[in-house]
Formats: sequence, C-alpha cells, structure tokens
Amino acid sequence: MRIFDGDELLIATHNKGKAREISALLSDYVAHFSTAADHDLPEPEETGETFAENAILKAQAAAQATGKICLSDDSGLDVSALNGDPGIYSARWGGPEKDFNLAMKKVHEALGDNPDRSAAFICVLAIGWPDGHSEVFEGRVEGDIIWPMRGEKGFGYDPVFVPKGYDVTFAEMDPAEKHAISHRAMAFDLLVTQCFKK
Ligand code: ITT
Repeated sequence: MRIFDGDELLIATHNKGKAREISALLSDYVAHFSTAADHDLPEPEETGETFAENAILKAQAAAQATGKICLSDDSGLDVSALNGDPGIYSARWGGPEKDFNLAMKKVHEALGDNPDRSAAFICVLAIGWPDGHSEVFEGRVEGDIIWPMRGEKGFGYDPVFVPKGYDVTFAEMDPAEKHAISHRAMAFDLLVTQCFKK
C-alpha cells in the first residue's frame, strides 16, 4: 500500500455535492485541496464496467493531466429488484441536465409495485499518482428506496434512500449524521487508515 505523502490533493470530481462531502471527510488529513474545476480539467468519459475501473480512470486522467496526486470517487445506487441498476450509470440516469428528480422518478417507476425495495449506495475511491500507481477503497451502505422523495439536504438520490435502522432519508439527515454511516465515509475510513499518515 502506497502512503500519501504530498501536501496537496486534487479532488478529481465535477460533482459539487461529492466535492463538499470529500473535503469535509478529509479536512483533518490534508493541508491543501484543489478541485477539477480549479485546474479546468475536462470530464473524462467513464468507459469502465465497474465502479473501481471508473474510479481509477478518473484519478489517473487527472493525475496525468496535472502531475498531481489525485483522488476520485465513483459511486452509485444499486437497487436489488433492478438487478443493480442504476449502478455505474447512476449519474447518467439524470440525463444531460443531471436532473436527479428525473433519475429518482425513473427508479420509482422501474420498481413499480415490486415489494423488494432494498438497495445499497456504493462508493469506490481511487487515489492516483502521476507515475500510474493507484490504490482503491470501497464502502457500502444498505437501505431501502422510499417514495415520495423526502428531504432537502445531501445530493443525488439521497431523498429516496433510507439507510437500514433509520426512518429518515439521507436528505433529511444533517451532514454529520450522513457522514457517520455513509458509503463514502466507510470508503474514507479505509483510505485514511491505510494510506494517510496520522
Ligand atoms: P464525477 O464523476 O465528476 O465525480 P458524477 O456525478 O458523474 O461526478 P459518478 O459517475 O460517480 O459521479 O456518479 C455517481 C452518481 O451517484 C452521482 O451523480 C449521484 O447522483 C449518485 N450518488 C453518489 N453518491 C451519492 C450520495 O452520497 N448520495 C446521493 N447520490 C449519490
């Protein structure tokens, strides 16, 4: 396992909701952040067939373009009754406008009256070095899809996801509550324990 020993980390995401969560989760470990927007990076095409392939592809695209150590996040919602959809296509279900009200409605309509509402959020983080090396970490949280959507916080599919053991959606939780249990927080726990010096 390679240790992060830089003092700057480039967060290779174009998703503002993710960038907000990632900088909060890493604030104790990294002195300086920059983002894909700061470096005017193009959004790479996600041609991988797994979360891990896409995460590595995004981290390496940014690392090769800038010469910096880059962290990417590939994530999505895996709905059991939809055979894992929208999965790696979670962002694409929002269409060109990235309209997640539309994406959540598509999930709701695809489920119809199927009694199996179980789902999981998955987050795969990749940290990529400019020499081509990458490390990958995965987090997962189980829950259920509800309808109608509830809550205004968070981003993406948060208003339709109730984590197991709770009766509120991720979008009804304060950020700290979501960070205590989320797929992204679990992947970050692995990243910081294995890859960051205390
Ligand atoms: P980048 O590739 O630039 O990071 P993206 O939005 O295209 O941004 P993904 O390809 O990983 O990222 O798509 C993941 C989608 O899954 C994202 O757009 C959200 O809609 C959804 N998602 C991921 N994590 C989520 C979370 O914590 N809460 C709600 N929705 C989430």
